[in-house]
Amino acid sequence: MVCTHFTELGMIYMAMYQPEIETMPQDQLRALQSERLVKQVRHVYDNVPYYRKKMEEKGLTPDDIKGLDDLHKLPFLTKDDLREAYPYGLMGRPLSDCVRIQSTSGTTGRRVVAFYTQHDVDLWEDCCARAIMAAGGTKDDVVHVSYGYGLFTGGAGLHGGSHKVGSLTLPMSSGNTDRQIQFMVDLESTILCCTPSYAAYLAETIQERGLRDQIKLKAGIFGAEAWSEEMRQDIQNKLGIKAYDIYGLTELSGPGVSYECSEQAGMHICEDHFIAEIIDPDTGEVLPDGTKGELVFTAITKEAFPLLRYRTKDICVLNRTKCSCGRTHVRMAKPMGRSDDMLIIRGVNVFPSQIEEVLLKVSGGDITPNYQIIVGRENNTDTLDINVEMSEAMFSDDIRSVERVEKNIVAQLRSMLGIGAKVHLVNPKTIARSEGKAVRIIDNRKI
Ligand code: DLL
Repeated sequence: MVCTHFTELGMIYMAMYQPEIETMPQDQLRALQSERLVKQVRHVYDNVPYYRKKMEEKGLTPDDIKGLDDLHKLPFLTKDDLREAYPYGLMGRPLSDCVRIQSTSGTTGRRVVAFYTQHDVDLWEDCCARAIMAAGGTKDDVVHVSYGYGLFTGGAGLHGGSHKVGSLTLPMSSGNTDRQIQFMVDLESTILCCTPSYAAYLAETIQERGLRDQIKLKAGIFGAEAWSEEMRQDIQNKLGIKAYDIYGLTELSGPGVSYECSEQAGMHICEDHFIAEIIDPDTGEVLPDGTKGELVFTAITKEAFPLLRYRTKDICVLNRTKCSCGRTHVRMAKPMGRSDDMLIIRGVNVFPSQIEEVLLKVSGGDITPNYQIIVGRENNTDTLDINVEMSEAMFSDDIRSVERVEKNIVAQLRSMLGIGAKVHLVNPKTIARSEGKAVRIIDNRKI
């Protein structure tokens, strides 16, 4: 199904993996979602006693759900439900029908475990194939997958998607930066898939070693954690590539729930598989498109782990305006944080991504994207310390310019967030690097 898509005006869009679905007119897409929702609610009611009980508590039967307009009637599912029903309580198919298990990277509480039938794996890989082709991938590309392989969904998802596109797949997994770069050079990798923080580290190392001219990368597909536009620019400039965002979560399959296209202006949600809603995280009320709130997903094609109205805790905005790439599926903005990782510092609500935005905005090349936010408490007052690595150039500069940059960041943070912070410019490469998701926040108040 890999082909180039033509508009009515004869313009050629970049090749898409499933053009007939990706460009489906919105009214047809709505009708498809309605039809699939009705079927899925019946499937869940009949096969998932945990959710049937939740529906019964609301006095609902599958007959009450006649289409998309009835979605709001259904009860929510949360991570707490997943933990309560762990490990098999939310399965829609017997284990003997399943071929795969993946698990979240969560370190607190019990891990969330998700199950897949072969059909589920197939559809998930289709979503990742859409993402790879949206980043310009073709069968002639060498897709270098540095997401972790194993229980984490990153490696398996992009690996499967790359196979579907027909690209040459390099299953590097994470770690061993020297080997990553060696393979990248020797085997002429063209598309890099990893977390943005690891991409930034690879970019920095490649630049330091003067290898930029020897790598053939043209694009990167980076997700699994929040990253800013400034960080995108930094990676793009250092590697000479176009960097695309990709979003997903284990509970819904993994990467590929949404992905960026050539416009790099929001991630298209695979709406033929997932219905997206934005709700008020406090009241659960559904909010109109364009309003910031918590992202909720209903999986309408999944067999083994069919979650309905799953609260992601990701704070986000949906955008239904037409995208010039030709895709019709709704776009979600980069998540602006999680309703559960919001820091409250001296009574002020602060999203770590806002701090990152400030840091990168004021950097002017003096600092790198490596930072750590340390929250503590002294004499019953919250403290906020931010360690940021200096660039090599700044490091060799005089002490007065270090003070000037620190003061500038403090002032910007105060003006944008309304709180005071202590900013420490630290020597290059002194903040521990991560091969997976970066550890950005240390909240010592909880200990
Ligand atoms: O992180 C799946 C994934 C793998 C996505 C590779 C993209 C690439 P989990 O470990 O279950 O799954 O974590 C899901 O990570 O609810 C978001 O809070 C966050 N997240 C994922 N993608 C992005 C992104 C994978 N592009 C949780 N931007 C989600 C910001 C993201 N946050």
